[in-house]
Amino acid sequence: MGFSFIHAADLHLGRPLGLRGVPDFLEQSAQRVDERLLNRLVDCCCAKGVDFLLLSGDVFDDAGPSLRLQRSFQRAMETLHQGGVRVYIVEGNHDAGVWDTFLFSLPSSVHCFGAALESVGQKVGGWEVEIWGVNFQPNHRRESQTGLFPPSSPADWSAVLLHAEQGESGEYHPLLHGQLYDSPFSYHALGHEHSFQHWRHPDMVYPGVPQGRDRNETGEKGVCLVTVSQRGTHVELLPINEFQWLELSLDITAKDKESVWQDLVDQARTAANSSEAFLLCQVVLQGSTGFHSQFMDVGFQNELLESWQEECLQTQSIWIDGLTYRGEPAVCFQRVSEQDSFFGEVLRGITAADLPEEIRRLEKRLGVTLCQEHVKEDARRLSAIFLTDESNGVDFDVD
Ligand SMILES: [Mn+2]
Repeated sequence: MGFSFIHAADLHLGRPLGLRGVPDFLEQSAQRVDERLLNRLVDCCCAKGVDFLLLSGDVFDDAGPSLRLQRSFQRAMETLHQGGVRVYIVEGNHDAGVWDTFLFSLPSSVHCFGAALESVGQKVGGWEVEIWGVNFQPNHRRESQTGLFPPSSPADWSAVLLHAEQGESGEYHPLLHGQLYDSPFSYHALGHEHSFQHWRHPDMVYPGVPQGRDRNETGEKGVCLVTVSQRGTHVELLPINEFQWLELSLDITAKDKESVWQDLVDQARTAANSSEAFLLCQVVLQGSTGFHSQFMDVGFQNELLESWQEECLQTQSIWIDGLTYRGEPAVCFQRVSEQDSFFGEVLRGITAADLPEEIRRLEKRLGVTLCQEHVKEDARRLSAIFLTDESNGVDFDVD
């Protein structure tokens, strides 16, 4: 016999998806993402038949959520109440004090923890379970909350909900895994870190955000399904994100422009076909190319981006949100250095330079050991990048 629960955190309800200049259908869809996120969370709890739900802070993006959002949250809690799923919530640094501004009342099966660490008992699957929790404390945020822990817990199994930052130098209740070796709790239901992390012995889990909100939050996002039995605790991340941020990196070395265009379209389609979520994609072009100055041109970049957006939108499940060009010019240094030109002279200077003294000084300043040939190679590449601008009148002999 055992029991199971869902552990979620950092829903950040009310934080917009970081999209710019998207088509109307996407704009409208993005506006209601929070309601659907709540529905997905509730569906997940009901489908898995869990006994309770833990929410480890930053459920809301700020302490004054809109009435629409409050009402959606209330409805979600009522559905869970009817389904027999108890809910335990702590406040995070974003939503500290949120319940003071709440207009709607929540069902009795929802327990919102307070400013002092306390516990609630529950009997599930033949186990005496204790759920502990304490809100994020803005006035004591630099202090670790492990000092508040009781010496032991009499229950068969216990969890504690904390909104805390991983690491010694954290500004939001710093927490180290090592501090928990003597913890009285079986499971540490943490919030604040936005990516999924799980340490064992004892279990210390950050589910991460269940919905990435901007281009920095790439990859599948979800909630943790935790099953507890005599054999131990099993933690599994269930993706529930409707939109998924993705970086598509394309090597453009030695490719003509049409191949670059087609390769990206193919990669985007493949990614879209293998994902359940609607993909929000950042394209990064890298490598060396004979078309460097054209790729550097903002007008051309915008045209390329629009063309990809239009093409990829036909799949109905991917949007190309942005394009970053990190390429460099493909230059035949040998041929250029034989030319009677300014750049030729620069390259001849770099090649001829014997820089032991300068390099030794540089090594001392940087505290590293440098290879003279690498320094020269970098100097050649950098001078090529700086001098690619056509307005300099440099004539490139491209591979
Ligand atoms: Mn937080």
